[in-house]
Amino acid sequence: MRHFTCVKDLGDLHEALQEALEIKRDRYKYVELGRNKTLLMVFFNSSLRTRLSTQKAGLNLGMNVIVLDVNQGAWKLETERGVIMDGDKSEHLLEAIPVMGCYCDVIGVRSFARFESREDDYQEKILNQFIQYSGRPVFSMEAATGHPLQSFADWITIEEHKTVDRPKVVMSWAPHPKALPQAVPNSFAQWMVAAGYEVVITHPHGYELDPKFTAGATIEYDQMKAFEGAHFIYGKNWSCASPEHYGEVLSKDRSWTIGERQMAVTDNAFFMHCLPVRRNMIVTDDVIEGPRSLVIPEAANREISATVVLKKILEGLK
Ligand code: AN0
Ligand code: CP
Repeated sequence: MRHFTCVKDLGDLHEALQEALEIKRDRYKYVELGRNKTLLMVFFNSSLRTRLSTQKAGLNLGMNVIVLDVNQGAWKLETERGVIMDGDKSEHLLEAIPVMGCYCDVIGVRSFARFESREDDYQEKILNQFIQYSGRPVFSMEAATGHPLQSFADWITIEEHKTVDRPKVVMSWAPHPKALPQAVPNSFAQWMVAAGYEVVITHPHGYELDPKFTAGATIEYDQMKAFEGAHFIYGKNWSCASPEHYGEVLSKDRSWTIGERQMAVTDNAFFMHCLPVRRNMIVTDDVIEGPRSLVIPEAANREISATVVLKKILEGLK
């Protein structure tokens, strides 16, 4: 594997799952693979899980790891070509990217949707410039439209907990005070369909995701109906994805907050969320603290998904 930006890059999913379970049993099994190889993790946005789990994954593989928080200590970066740089930005991304590539063998990038232009976000302008100009394999640590390391970890978690062959997996929109990207729900939908599950997405009208990511899933606007018989509930907020209202918060309706009322109609479903989560907006205290909550196992599996992805990239370097 050269770059990792979506589920398709992983190749055979069954094999990837076996690799994940193998690494989970012995996470240092491939500690020689990354000897004298350097991982650079570049963050344009905040992170707790991605930062720690991906760093740990690099260490599992024997890599050296450098972390750069672009907004803390680096020069302020211009990202638009053709701009007369007489403002507060001291360096252009078009120099910064190849420079970063000089000091490492693999680059991870976190660059959220900026909501300035739907086109730029959906073309993955920043991530693709890293792919184009760094000269290194690049993997997404959540880009504008996808968060594949998260979905890979979510999928491992579901495989570990499912009790039927083809579970009903329901992703539910839930309210949040601020505009959040569509990256996590896009990837989750795409990944769950690729895994072959029964996938239902529920959200208020106006929150339709790009069909490029949701093809194969059923859209159900009635949340209670969607939850009926579900085996897994995946809570998530996202802002409006449509060109007319891109990035807008259209609803903060707390009747969508996932609580015991909704969980009661499921088939004793597990609750999942990628974290960070706002309690009593997305999910009630009782549900997230309950015995069917998988939020911590999901976070733990981020180390596993990142180790598999880095392993495949390192194997591609040889
Ligand atoms: C981010 C998002 O929704 O994309 C990161 C989630 C992993 N969440 C927030 O910004 C709160
Ligand atoms: N789930 C996730 O990616 O968390 P962070 O934003 O803390 O990395």
